Amino acid sequence: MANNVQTIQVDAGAYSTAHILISGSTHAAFHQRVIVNVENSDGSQTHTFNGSGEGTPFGSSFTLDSVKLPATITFTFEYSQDGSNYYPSNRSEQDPMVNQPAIKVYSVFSEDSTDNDDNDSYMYASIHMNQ
Ligand SMILES: [Ca+2]
Repeated sequence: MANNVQTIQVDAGAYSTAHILISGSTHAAFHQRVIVNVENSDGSQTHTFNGSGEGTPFGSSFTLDSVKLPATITFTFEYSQDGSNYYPSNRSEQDPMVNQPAIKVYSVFSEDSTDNDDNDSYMYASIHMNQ
């Protein structure tokens, strides 16, 4: 998988659907673009986050109710120096922050330059299973 792509697999377990919320912020001099795709047996839905600045929340969130499980969430991180030509970010990572049967929260983040603060785009994926 490319360095700028992160995937979260949401298994059904004891649940059949989930509420998924994706949000985040930028901590970067360069423009940031994060393309998030949620795919399951119903098809796929995509949301694109655009932003820039130091500690600036993205001006939108991606909320999906009753997503049939299993589902796959894919993050693709890109950056631009001029706001028009976007390139794959150098690196991306994910950390599980909460991992309970009914609630899972991940941070998913990227690095686009050489300072290695790994927060140029910093996203959260919050997954709440429906009973
Ligand atoms: Ca950086």
